[in-house]
Amino acid sequence: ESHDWNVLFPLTSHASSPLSIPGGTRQSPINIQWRDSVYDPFLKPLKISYDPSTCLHIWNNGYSFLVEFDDSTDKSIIMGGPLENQYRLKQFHFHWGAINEWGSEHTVDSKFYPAELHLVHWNAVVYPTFEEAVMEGNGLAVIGVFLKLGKHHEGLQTLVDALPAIKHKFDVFDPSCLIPSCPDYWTYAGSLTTPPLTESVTWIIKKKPIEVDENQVSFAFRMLLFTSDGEEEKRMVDNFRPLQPLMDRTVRSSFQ
Ligand code: SG7
Ligand code: ZN
Repeated sequence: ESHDWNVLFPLTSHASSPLSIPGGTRQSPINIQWRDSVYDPFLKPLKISYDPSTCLHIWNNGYSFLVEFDDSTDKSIIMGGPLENQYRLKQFHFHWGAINEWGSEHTVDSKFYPAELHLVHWNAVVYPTFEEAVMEGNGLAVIGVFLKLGKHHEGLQTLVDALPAIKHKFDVFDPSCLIPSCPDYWTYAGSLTTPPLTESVTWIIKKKPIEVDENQVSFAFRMLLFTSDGEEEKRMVDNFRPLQPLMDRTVRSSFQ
């Protein structure tokens, strides 16, 4: 299941920066062992404030599809939770499997979900650019939301409808419709799950998954291609990184 990651990123094991080695001390994703997570009563609720008009476009980067946002101002931000200041929304993307039995990057009690949404934010209070934030310990905050199969999801459908024409402008979209209203989350210090694998991410993983219907994953996400026009078609599936060791880390929970 994890072959694609190594095929797509063959040079990762030769990376030389100490922050980018897969043998680092705070790599992601991880298995969240529910009973080993520690309730932290000082964790605040996460505040999400997105302006749908900051949505710029949707595109296929050859590994996932991304929806990018104008991050030149503080119009779409998150704050609170485990974060010391506000973080700006840069983009969101998904990871998914070839079949429903796997696809998420994080697992809960070793259980995979069919897909996982990542909303990537950066610390514009401390760093002048996203590129600089990617290299620093408190530079990024990623919200992870699991997708499970169930009811049709209207908000996700707007995205799914845009996928066949993926280079197109994608005007207004409010990603908060993809975030479950249940406030409960786990948080831990981790890394990007693709190169440069920098250990710059405060992960905030929502406990409750969103429900999407099977067709939204199988006929939309799994129809995308890793390959360019003219190349032998290779379906964009299994675009998740294998689990990494927890090492000397504690996963905190905002709930009891
Ligand atoms: C996906 O995951 C893309 C990357 C992202 C990477 O491949 O969304 O973003 C771009 C602009 O290609 O890398 C730096 C960054 O956001 C890793 O993000 S993740 O750790 O949240 N999975
Ligand atoms: Zn991701």
